[in-house]
Amino acid sequence: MRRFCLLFGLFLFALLAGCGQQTAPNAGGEAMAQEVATTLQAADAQLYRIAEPLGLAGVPVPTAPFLFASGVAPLDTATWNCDSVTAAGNLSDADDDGIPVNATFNGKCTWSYSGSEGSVSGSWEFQSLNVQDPNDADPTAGVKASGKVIWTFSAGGSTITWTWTLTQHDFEKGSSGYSFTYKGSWTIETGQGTFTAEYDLTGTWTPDDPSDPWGDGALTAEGQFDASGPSCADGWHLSVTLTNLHYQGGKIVSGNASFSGTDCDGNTGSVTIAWSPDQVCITINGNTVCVAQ
Ligand SMILES: [Ca+2]
Ligand SMILES: [Ca+2]
Repeated sequence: MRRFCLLFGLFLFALLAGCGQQTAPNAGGEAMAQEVATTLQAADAQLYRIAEPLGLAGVPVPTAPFLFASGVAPLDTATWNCDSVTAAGNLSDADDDGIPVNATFNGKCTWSYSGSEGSVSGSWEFQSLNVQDPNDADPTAGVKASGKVIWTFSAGGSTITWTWTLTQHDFEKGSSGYSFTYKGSWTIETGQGTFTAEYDLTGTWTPDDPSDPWGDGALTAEGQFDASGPSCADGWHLSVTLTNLHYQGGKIVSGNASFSGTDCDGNTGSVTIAWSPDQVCITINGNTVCVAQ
């Protein structure tokens, strides 16, 4: 499964290349397009939590598709043009969580930056991005989203285009925690070819403290990833089961994960991981290694 890393290295490159802080206009009482994107990033934090156990199994998942939320480049000084972005539907945001009642965004923001490091430019496009607040009277109720977000990033004569299709991204609070369904795909186009990955995950997130939904808690999920790229035309497949992973103080202190799949060459394999407060034990095709944490 070595090639999992090769495929996803490019995702991570695109991520790091485009990070920055966007200054967004704010219209009081209504959710703006840029504001919605920032909120989606926070609400999808659970998808990013999945990245840690996947990384241990050799599958580094792109962890922050919203390129301009935080990061390394001073893009807050870039020149922005978001004039073409339109919003339709109900933009009301009574609980001020950045998530409108039910709105659909279309349009494109372009930006450019020139400094001592050189010149870079890019765009950020919404195609029928529908965002809904499951409860506009509760800022911790979750978010539902579908549609498409496309980023481009150009520097040094090359361009990366990253398309994120959100087939279904529902993260909703229930009686004893949150349930989620994430279905979608990433497509990355570069001078080296086109890389694609599809994912289909369902699960639950149970915060330790209901008043702090993004803090410590337990994650259970199952689903699959399928991907392909120029050097992996037949693609690879990975099935994932995460059982009661307890995140505490920024690390996983208990729970289990199991992965099985087929790599680019058609080889099958399996990985299981068991966490305890002071060590992580990884079993690859029947051989176990434990490391302190
Ligand atoms: Ca809201
Ligand atoms: Ca809400």
